Amino acid sequence: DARPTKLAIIGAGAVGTAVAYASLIRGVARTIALMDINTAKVTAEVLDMSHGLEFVPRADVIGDDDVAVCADADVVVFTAGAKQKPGQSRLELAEATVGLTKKIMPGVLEVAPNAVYIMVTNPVDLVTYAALKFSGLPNSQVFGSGTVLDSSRLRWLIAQHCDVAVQNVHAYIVGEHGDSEIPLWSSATIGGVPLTHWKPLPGGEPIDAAARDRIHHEVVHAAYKIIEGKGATNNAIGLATARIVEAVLNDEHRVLPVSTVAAGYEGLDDVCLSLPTVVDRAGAQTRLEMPMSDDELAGLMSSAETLRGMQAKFGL
Ligand code: LAC
Repeated sequence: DARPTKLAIIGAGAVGTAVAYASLIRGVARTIALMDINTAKVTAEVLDMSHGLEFVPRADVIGDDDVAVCADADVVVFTAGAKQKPGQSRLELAEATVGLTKKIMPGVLEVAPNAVYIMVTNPVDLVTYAALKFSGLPNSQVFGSGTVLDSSRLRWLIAQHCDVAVQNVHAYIVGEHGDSEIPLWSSATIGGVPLTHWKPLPGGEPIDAAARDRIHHEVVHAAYKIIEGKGATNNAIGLATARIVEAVLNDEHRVLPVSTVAAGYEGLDDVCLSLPTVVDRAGAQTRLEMPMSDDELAGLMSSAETLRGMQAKFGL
């Protein structure tokens, strides 16, 4: 299909503009369309990014306060909504953002019915489940950024602790993108060596139970610390989301821990949560059968319960 690819981003706030900027640098799409009801904001962001087009792979950046700007998009990234305040959990945003999703989705669907929808707005697992229900699209066509960012935090912390390159660390956070998320230590590897067999390098530390607990705690509290520090988390989620968009548009069949509806996985149903899933041009549908310890599986079930409880609260 020689038609130039189009990425539409709903919401030109801190997250939406970070996704747009990261997508420009990676050259993920020929056209990047930003949509936000704040006309002045979306106009300014589009103008600013257009001034930098000389320095990135060929692309155009357009924007409008009207959803028509998303027409015929191949991928729609949904970032509209509230952002966490210091001390506020992601789940506490649900009241505002599930309602907003219900309000915005029909208009976008009308102009971009064939797009793959990537939800980023928090609480992303609930917002993804809501978007799936409100859109009526096939399960694979609507998924969430989930724990892609959490897993990259986990990998970076393990890399720092063990004194290796982050690209050599393969480890997942699964479940809720939130306080109940679970690190899969039992399947983590460094350069192909299972963490359970890891011998510390001269510049590294042992990855013992205390280290694993510290790293898990740091991953869960990363967003809180960043929000308290600089007011909003956006750069890393921008990079993570641009990477997911690239896997879709390049039909990469890339394994990423994105949030999809758990249709029967380990008996789980009617809830969106993150597990390693193959991401390609059709979206996200095939999950890997991940080996898990009993504790890890129990943690995943508990995470699912947390999310299902919140879904019930919003009639989802
Ligand atoms: C974070 C936001 C994107 O984890 O939830 O930084």
